[in-house]
Amino acid sequence: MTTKRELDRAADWLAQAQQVVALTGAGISAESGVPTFRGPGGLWRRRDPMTLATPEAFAADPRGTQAWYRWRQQLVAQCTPNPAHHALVRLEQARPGFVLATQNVDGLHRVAGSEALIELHGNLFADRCVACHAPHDGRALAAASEVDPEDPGADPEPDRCTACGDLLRPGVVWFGEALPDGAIERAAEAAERAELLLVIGTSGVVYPAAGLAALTKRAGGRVLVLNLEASAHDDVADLTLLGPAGKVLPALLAHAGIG
Ligand code: BJW
Ligand code: ZN
Repeated sequence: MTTKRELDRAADWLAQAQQVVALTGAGISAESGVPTFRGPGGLWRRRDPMTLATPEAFAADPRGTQAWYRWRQQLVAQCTPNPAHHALVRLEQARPGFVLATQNVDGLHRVAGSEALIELHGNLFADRCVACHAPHDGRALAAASEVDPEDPGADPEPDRCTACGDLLRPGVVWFGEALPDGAIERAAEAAERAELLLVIGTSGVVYPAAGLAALTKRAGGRVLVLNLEASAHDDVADLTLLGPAGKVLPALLAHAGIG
């Protein structure tokens, strides 16, 4: 756990920095009940996201992949932001130029009220047609879906585009796919001008997001990691605060006199 001394040191950095940027990962939503990808309890209903979050998985089994995402949409739709999400909204209000780059697709930062937000890996609810790219409301589709992700064969007919009839897919970024237009460029620009980059609840193994902290360091900024345990970001971190983000982040802001 984080000591008082470490918290004081980090709070000094935060109090002094004008340009503050945050990078978040699945760990920040864990206390909201959203499962993480890796680590204990990190597997989504006994399926490995790493084998399903690919264009190949979707091509091989569109209905099964859709059903798995419908189940995740249903689960996430019941989750609400926790004190860590809310703390980042206060930080945005306190620091002009603040940018929040998230790898999360759960939309909880937006629900909490973050506006300077870059969703690097898209959004779970922003379904779109694979052919004409027409947007479809994943929240409504999930609410209407009765497909069992354990047995999608019971309903073999996939959800289709109402405009052209082709397949629908979730609005997330799968391995091997490009990030949304301009997203990583905007995040990199923010990381480079950050005096302090907060890296919260991410294992730091998925690129290009995992490369952002090195940009901050190279440009002379500080990197502060908040995580339950050691992560790949520790190599580049000036300091790691260990503990649940929902506790540590509000405590950090309070010590820095924010909110
Ligand atoms: C807590 C906590 C609590 C728990 N409090 N903490 C360079 C080198 C090597 C490979 C590559 C490279 N560049 C690109 C690649 C390939 C690939 C990649 O990175 N592979 C690596 C795995 C090796 N990257 C890509 O393919 C990316 N695309 C790309 O680069 O395209 C190039 C291109 C350009 C032009 C044209 C075409 C292509 C895309 C990456 C997409 C990632 N997608 C996923 C799935 C999204 C869909 C879905 O949800 O189903 O995104 S993978 C998954 O991992 C998800 C996450 O956003 C991402 C990161 O995971 P995250 O957030 O770090 O979660 P966890 O579970 O790993 O960690 C949780 C952490 O929280 C842990 O540390 C816990 O301890 C902690 N924690 N509770 C605080 N309460
Ligand atoms: Zn279409």
